[in-house]
Amino acid sequence: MMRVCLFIVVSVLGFSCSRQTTLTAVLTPRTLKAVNLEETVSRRDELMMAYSLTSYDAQNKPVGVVNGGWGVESAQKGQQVDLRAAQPISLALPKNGKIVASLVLIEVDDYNQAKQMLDQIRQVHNVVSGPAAFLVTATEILTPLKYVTAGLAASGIGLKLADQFDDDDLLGQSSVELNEAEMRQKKQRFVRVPAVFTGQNLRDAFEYQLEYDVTLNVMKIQPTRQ
Ligand SMILES: [Ca+2]
Ligand SMILES: [Ca+2]
Ligand SMILES: [Ca+2]
Repeated sequence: MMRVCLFIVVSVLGFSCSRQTTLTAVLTPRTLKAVNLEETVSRRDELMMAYSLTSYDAQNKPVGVVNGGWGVESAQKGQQVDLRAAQPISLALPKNGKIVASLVLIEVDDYNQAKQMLDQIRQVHNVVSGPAAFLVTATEILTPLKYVTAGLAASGIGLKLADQFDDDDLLGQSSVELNEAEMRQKKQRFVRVPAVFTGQNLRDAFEYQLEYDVTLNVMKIQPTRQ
């Protein structure tokens, strides 16, 4: 398991206020390789991913959350898994705020339950939930799994998710934090996050390598004419 975090210093230098723009963060799962299966005896793992974007304003108050899901797909040892069906999710990045992108990879043991969960996630795919329904407080230190489960709970589903994704099934979790002022100052529009998930289920070791992107798209706000 590997957790990737970027700790970014807030800076207001080099800031241009002449044109109003807003940034939208887009999370896209890119690559997934099954280096070593969790269930070597059966010679295939059944995989699903759940991912989320969570935004915070300049006061570090949660603003919104979106969810995405992928799977269930089976993988064999050494396979480069096709992630083209993993749909991107996007969320506005508040000015002087931040966005946390989180992703979990799960090896499914109860196929029907996982399928039901993914059907539910698909129904709220990329639908922004507001702070009223949001259970995450700014002061809590969260694991990527907690971000994902809190995001799904904010969308009205997934309260049982954390129970379902017991430790045996959770292959790994990763998250990355993007600070708006920092990204703006560096004129950085893209972060690629590599993650290696390794561990052990009973006597069976596993290893998965994956990458996901967070891209910032600029949306220009037209000045109001009077
Ligand atoms: Ca193995
Ligand atoms: Ca398993
Ligand atoms: Ca399985």
